[in-house]
Formats: sequence, C-alpha cells, structure tokens
Amino acid sequence: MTERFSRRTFLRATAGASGIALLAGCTGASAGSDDETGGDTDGSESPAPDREMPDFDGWFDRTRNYDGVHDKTGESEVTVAVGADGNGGGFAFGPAAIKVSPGTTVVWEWTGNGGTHNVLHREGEFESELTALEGTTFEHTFEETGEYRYVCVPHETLGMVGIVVVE
Ligand SMILES: [Cu+2]
Repeated sequence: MTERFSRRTFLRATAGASGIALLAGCTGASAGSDDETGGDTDGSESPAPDREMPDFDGWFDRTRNYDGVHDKTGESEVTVAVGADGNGGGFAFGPAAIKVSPGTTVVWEWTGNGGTHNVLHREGEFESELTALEGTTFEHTFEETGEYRYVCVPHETLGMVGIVVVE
C-alpha cells in the first residue's frame, strides 16, 4: 500500500486528462500503470504532491477518481459534482474526498452525466433524491466532527462513493 503515493504521483498527468486516460490506467495494461512493483493497480487518480491520501479502511478501493483529500477547511460552502468524470464514465463524485470545518454546507450538484445518481449517507444522516437532471442540487450542513461516508446507490459498485471529513 505504501507504493501508492509515488505511483499515483507519476500517473497524475495522464489520469487527470480525461476519462479515457483514466480508464486506460485502470486496466493496468497501458504505460505508466506498472512502473513500480506495487500489486495495487486500481488506477486511482494521483493526488497533488502535498495532498493527504488516507486509505479510509479501503473505502475507496474501487474509486478510481479518488485523488486524495481536498482540504476545504475554512470555507463556508463547498461544492461536489455528482456525475463527475471517473470510474469509466460520469460515475464519480468530484472530488471524492473533502475535508471541511464544522458548520460547512456541502452542496452536491448534478452534472447531468452518467445517468441517475443520488447521495446517500451510510448512517442515514442525509439522503438526496434519485435523479439524472443536470443542475439539481442537494445540500447538507455538517455540524459535528467525524467522517461521513456516502454513496451513489446505482453506481456504488463502480466506485461512485465519497467522504466528507469534518474536523
Ligand atoms: Cu451514480
């Protein structure tokens, strides 16, 4: 697992370019995916060099667009795309992982790509409608510190999951 950092950093230029590059990276067959000996070739996008990339107990094992925790602390409102490019199509939350301060409102905004999506918190604290409509928004204000894991029910198995870290 420790090889992930450097490998993902190496892949950053290609993985971030397009869904096609991302998909190619995930097959493990194209250049760049086997430059190191790590057996973990899930093709995740690479993080910015200084971005933390915790494993979250494997929460993002199938999430190829996970590119580290985007630090949004100190912002009162943060937007996450629903149907962002990733996981073989418009099947991603973008960014997949964010860190916010208590009191922050997270706004999920539907891109219109990837079909029908929703936002479902595992522990039932928030749940959006199920829709494909571009421009739909759903928001939740996080008051308590903690890790909030959520999924898109139709595409969870494709890796369309996310996390909000409140600290
Ligand atoms: Cu979805």
